Amino acid sequence: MKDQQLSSARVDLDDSILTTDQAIPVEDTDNSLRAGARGPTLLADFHLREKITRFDHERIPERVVHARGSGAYGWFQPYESLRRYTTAHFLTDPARRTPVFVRFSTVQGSRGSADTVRDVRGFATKFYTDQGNFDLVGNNMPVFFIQDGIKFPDFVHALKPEPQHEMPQGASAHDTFWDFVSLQPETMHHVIWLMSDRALPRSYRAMQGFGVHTFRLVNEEGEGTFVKFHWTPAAGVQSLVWDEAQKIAGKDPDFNRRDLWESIAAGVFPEYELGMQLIPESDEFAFDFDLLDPTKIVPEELVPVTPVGRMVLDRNPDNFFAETEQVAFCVGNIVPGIDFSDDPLMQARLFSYLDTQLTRLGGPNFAQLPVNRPVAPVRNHQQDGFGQQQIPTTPANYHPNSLADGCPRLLGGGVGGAGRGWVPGPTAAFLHYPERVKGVAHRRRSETFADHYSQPTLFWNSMSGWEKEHIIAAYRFELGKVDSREIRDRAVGQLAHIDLDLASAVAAGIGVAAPEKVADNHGRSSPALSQSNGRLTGSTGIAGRKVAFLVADGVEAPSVTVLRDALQERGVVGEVLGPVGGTVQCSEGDQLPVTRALPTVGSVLYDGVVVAGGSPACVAALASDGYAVHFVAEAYKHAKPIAALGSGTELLLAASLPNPNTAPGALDGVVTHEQPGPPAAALVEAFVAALAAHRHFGRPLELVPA
Ligand code: HDE
Repeated sequence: MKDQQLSSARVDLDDSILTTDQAIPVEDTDNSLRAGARGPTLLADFHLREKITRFDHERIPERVVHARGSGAYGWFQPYESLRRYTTAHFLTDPARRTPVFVRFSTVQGSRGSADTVRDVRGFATKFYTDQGNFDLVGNNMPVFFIQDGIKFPDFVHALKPEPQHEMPQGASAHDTFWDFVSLQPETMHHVIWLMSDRALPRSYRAMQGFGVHTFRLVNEEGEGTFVKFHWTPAAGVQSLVWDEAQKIAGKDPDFNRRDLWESIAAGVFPEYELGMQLIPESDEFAFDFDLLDPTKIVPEELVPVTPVGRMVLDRNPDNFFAETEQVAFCVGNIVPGIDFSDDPLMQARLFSYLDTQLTRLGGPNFAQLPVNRPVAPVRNHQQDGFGQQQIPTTPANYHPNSLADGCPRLLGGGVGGAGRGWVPGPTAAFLHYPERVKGVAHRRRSETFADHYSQPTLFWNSMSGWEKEHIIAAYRFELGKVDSREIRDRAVGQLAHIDLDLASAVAAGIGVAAPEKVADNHGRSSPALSQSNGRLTGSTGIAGRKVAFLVADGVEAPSVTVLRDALQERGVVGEVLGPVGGTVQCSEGDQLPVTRALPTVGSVLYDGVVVAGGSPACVAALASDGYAVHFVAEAYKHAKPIAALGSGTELLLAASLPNPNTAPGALDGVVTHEQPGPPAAALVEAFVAALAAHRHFGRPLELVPA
């Protein structure tokens, strides 16, 4: 290759010298070339022109959807060989670690929008396998809004900010979204997921991922097995509450991005288990929904999720633009042993992703960008185009050829192999699954896609009490922002098909008439769907959570350090918050460093709070500090774990928390230690357990002012 010859001729005079793009050393980059000190700037200043031109062209079009994202590198490793089902090497060799790049995203907002909006989250994984790249471009919810890709532009136009004024940003709480979904009942299942706490992940480390569509695995014999892909986080599934999410959007719009970056930097690596629901081809019609319908889940009670491997994200990118922004996921990137199904949504995606990259990345050579480049060698007759990085040397840029000895040749020997049906064997080239296809060409949807309400009802029935309360509140918030009375009425009318109690509760909150009964609730549930059933609590404990220690002058140092050290051993970050920055004076005479001043943060940025004990002056200072009092009251309202040590318990009184003598559940997730001095081991364990539970919705939260 010519570029190798060129690189051997390369000279590195001094790699600290600033140069132009043409490698010409620069003498001054602060002053443009002028005719005299006060004279006009000269066109001959090629350095100025190049610098400004490069700046002018720094932006590329952001993604139409999923514009706001964060990425990380890592690896995937299967637990054991799945050779019975697939020929994909990354799934059949338990000794092999396949490198991955994952990009998490929100859908609606633009690149600069806040992380914690109510939205679906993208969960896109690029596996750099030895057989080429496999892109599993999924979401954190297992269903999609529409059944046919031809509706995607309509759906996205309705979801995005409204065209006349480009509002609202990052939110579905507006007329056009609810207008569309209330007219298109197939959206109802995804919409109820969107109204649940799944739309408010606490962390990208703590959310599930789903391939959504039914895919196919194909084995050496050419046998297919339908498969649904699931990612389950080792940290457990945790969500924010809505009030908190909105406040974080102001206090730290980068909340999820920061958490991902800081966790990886601190060695708390996000980890996910890949699971599969495997369905034999013979069971294609065994369900009361269609496997090809992306608005449906396969309930885990019908087909359990088989754990097949582990993914760990252990490296932050070096450069956001080069890697996270330029990564190009294409659902058509697939490897031998995996294939698509005929899901009509998937079929449209197969066209869309490649097409979108051509505009976004300026031409057809985007696969040569470092983050997109396969680790397996690429050899073909593609040529030219914007941004070509290679210098091909072959005289034969076509197939078949004799001038280049027939190279690159087809796996399987060309004539006798590829293109002649199924060639068994683990090293076979990609062959499309030989599916028998027969049908009349028409624009019709299968009748097996017609039931739009049974599964939203299944989801609703599976929720615990507090999950239902949050869902009702979310519908009320969103529809409360809809100006059109007609749209609000219609949306409630749709909810009546899901559950009358849900519809009536929402109607009561948005000033529309209670709906008539239109259907019976079928009464079935799928316990696996609830966040509160203990199944999704994860295996890696509380690592990566953040706890605030409230202190003031006169604090007893051990009431901070003992608990903080115990938490740190479990991977928890403890931050000391004082009335002002700098240090506080300990009762023992030393100074304790303050991580941040209270006015610069807020309880919403932490998973739990500890009120340290100290002298009477210490607790008096905290109890008279509005930030400290609000901090505790707000953490309580958001159902977060609270520990109060020694005199620190007085701050709980100042925060007017409900009285445990009259309000049952008032101390759910609140641990106290009235004695002065360091916390006892039992308190440490109780607080760790409260933190592990994440939220404590057994509290009488209705008694706490908003
Ligand atoms: Fe996407 N989608 N999508 N989508 N999608 C894009 O591709 C599209 C769908 C998803 O981090 C775009 O590179 C169509 C389902 C993720 O870079 C675009 C249809 C699911 C990401 C596009 C769908 C997704 C995208 C925008 C219906 C979950 C971000 C920029 C037929 C299974 C990937 C880009 C990243 C991005 C089209 C439906 C997930 C425009 C036409 C279903 C996670 O090509």
